[in-house]
Amino acid sequence: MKIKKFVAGSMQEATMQIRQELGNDAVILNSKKIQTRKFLGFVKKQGVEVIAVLDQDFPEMKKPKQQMPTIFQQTLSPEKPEQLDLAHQVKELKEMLANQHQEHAVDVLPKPLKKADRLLEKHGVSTAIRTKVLSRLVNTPLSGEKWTEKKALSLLTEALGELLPKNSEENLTIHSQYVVLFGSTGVGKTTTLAKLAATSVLEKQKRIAFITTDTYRIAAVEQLKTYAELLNAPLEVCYSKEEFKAAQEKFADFDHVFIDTAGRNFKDGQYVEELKGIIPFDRNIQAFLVMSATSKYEDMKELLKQFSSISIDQLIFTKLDETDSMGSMMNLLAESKIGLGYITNGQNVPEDIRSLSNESFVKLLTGC
Ligand SMILES: Nc1nc2c(ncn2[C@@H]2O[C@H](COP(=O)(O)OP(=O)(O)OP(=O)(O)O)[C@@H](O)[C@H]2O)c(=O)[nH]1
Ligand SMILES: [Mg+2]
Repeated sequence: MKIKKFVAGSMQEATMQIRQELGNDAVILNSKKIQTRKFLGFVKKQGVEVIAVLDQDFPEMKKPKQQMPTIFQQTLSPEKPEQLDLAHQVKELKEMLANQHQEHAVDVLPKPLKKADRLLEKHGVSTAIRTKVLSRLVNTPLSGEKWTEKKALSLLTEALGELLPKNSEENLTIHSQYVVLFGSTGVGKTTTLAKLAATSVLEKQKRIAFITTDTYRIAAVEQLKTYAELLNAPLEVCYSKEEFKAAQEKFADFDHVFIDTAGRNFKDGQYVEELKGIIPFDRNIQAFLVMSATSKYEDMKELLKQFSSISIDQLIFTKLDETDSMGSMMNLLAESKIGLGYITNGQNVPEDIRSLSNESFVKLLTGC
């Protein structure tokens, strides 16, 4: 990501400089009026200082032009006509030429901001988010204070938090009678379901039951049966919509019924339809899409798109212990508008799970 400062006599001039240096896809982070030169010894001339950014490495920077105005979408304030005598026009021209030979595009971000941006880059946070956050930081009035790493990190955490979809307290609990987890193969659905169920029994003394529609793998039923026996909870295996309905009626008096589903390659839309064919995704069901934190952002995004016909209540990210990068999660949360429910960080049932507020999530990311 190239971030540069441009000093010019007018916004139009600055725009031209930016276009020449960084091209048409540059985005203006910040601009302010400054006093540049004196005329006749007492008339000061207004100039502008503009900070612009370009990232050639990330093609998505070019896409969201509606959200981030490029330099050509900025409203340029018309210049007031000024009466300049010839001598001073020549003088000004000379100064402008001298400026152009100088390195007028310099590396300008204060060190703590650069460090904060590098942290986001390391996590794999998208350029669009990094630019939004940097813009917010650069435009923060410091009232005489200097940037410190602590201040930069704390503002970074706040700015990231503002990009996440709103998440109520209720979202961070199991609050529906039916709880279903679905997602790709092997992401940890059954283990996470067991963690949630065990927490309900052991910490909240709830009466729980299990349903599984995972009849695809022979071992899948056995895996869930083991957890059901440990928790002394009944289990129903359902092959069809009718069997599922019958199981719901059987468990009508239970506080929570935890539903396991088969891991599939949901790139194939047929599997989403199969899921909907057995489970009625109505108001009584709290639906969690489970994704591994180790997955790539593009794959997560694609998966989410496949589930667009299901009303997903929250996301669960598993296997945080297997990665140091939280960027794909941040990118997805900021884009999807679906709140975060839980993260899991290990194989131990029920210990390795926690509900995560937006605030805790961004703090985990920035290490604040
Ligand atoms: N490191 C780590 N491993 C996990 C975590 N959650 C689950 N696992 C492991 O991931 C593997 C798959 O877990 P399952 O719960 O069977 O995954 P699943 O999504 O139900 O798999 P399918 O039903 O086959 O699609 C197991 O070895 C789990 O112990 C986690 O948070 N961290
Ligand atoms: Mg499973």
